[in-house]
Amino acid sequence: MTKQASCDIGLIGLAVMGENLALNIASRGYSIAVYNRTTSVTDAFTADRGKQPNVVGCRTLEDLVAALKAPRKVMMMVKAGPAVDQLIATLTPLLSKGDVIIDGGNTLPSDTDRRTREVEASGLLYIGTGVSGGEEGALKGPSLMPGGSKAAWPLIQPIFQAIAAKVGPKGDIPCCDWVGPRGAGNYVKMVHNGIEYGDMQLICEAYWLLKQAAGLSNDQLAKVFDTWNRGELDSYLIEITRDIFTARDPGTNDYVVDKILDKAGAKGTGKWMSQLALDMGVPSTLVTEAVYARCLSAMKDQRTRASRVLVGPDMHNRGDTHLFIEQVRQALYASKIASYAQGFVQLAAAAKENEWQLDYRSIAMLWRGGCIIRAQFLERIAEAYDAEPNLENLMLAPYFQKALADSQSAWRHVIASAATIGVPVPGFMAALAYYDGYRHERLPANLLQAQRDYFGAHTYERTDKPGTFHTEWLDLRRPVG
Ligand code: 2AM
Repeated sequence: MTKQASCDIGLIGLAVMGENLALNIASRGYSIAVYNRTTSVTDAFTADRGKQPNVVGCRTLEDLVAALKAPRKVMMMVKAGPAVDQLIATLTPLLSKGDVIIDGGNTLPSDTDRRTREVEASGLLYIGTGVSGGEEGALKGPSLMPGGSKAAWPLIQPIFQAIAAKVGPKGDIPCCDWVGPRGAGNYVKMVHNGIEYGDMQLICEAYWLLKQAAGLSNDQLAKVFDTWNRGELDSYLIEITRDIFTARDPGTNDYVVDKILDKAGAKGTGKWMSQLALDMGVPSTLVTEAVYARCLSAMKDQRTRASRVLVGPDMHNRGDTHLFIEQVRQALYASKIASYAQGFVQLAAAAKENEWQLDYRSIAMLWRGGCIIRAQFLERIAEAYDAEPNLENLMLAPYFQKALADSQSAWRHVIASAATIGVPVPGFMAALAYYDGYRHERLPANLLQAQRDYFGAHTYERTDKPGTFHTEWLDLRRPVG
């Protein structure tokens, strides 16, 4: 049966994110046509959660397209990768000039670059949008990061901004704005996820120090995180961490967190960010350490064997517990600043490489609500970019300069203690190493260049005169002593 062309938007892929996004769109008064490859999924949805007058179930893609008002907007919420290319190939002949295909998956930015060019070449418009906030965000208000064909933005803006999370004093600023051409939206989402990796790793390190070194119970940890959530660290991830420490298994009454196997999984967006950082020569060490920390955690069997033979010190911190908690808080905050600084530096490098004009203030505000890294802190970042849109590094903004200066003694103390008592804190350490590396005018790379020139005649520049130089090191060698 062909449907009447009455729907505002179409959505393909009714897994949990797609379903929730469809319900969110319908709840804002838009009519939506939905389709899923496996028809029974569409039927089950339209018979249950999606049983609403403005939700139209479609059994074929032809039906879906026929149900849409022109210019048609079709959003794909399917598994990233080949499925997206297949769908674009099927949809393209069904659509007309000026229609919009939207990909809401966690897509590699370079795939969106390619698809934008291909889809535009066939006369259609293309959007690759980040969607963050998990299942709940998709249903109640995600953060949306759209990029692609600029001409499509006015067409999707009303729906996108209606369904997005809202922030601001009046709760009317949508966490959705135009990001930039081609893969820019997916890139911003990828960096969001990479920053999320860093945030989670840093929180886990703080947890481990407080538990292993300071001996805090889960109840005490919940109180500490509750207090932290009222200050500079106020954020969704600190809030859910607090709640996790309070949850008990209904069967045994044991704390759930203590029963969870310490083997982390990953879906790969952190790895992408890290790989792309390496490709550009940008030091995004926090996300990389966070990915490696997950890899190391996943080697549970090896770690178990190693734990029986490799020795280390007693993990107890002997100092004042209250002071230590505050020092860990400051170390977490300072590390977080370094981590976000890296994320924005990578964005700027990608913008330069891809010729995107990114608005960093706006990006910080996109993440202010709806998404997993939402936090008060992002407003400080937005203010920093407001004051200096071409800020080279967030750590240079006066507010963050001071925050780092104020917290660095605690930061150093926590890392020194962790090293002394043998608690692994790779995120804290990477963050401090970045700060210390970045703030020094001179680094030992003079020696590194000498070594490269010695064994490979790679040449070097000099501090006292311009040009490129090579030394015959063997001729200049002298006996030592
Ligand atoms: P399915 O229910 O038919 O498997 C997440 O996997 C979502 O992506 C599901 O809705 C799934 O549909 C959909 N999906 C995965 N591969 C697809 C493809 N090649 N074409 C259309 N939908 C696909």
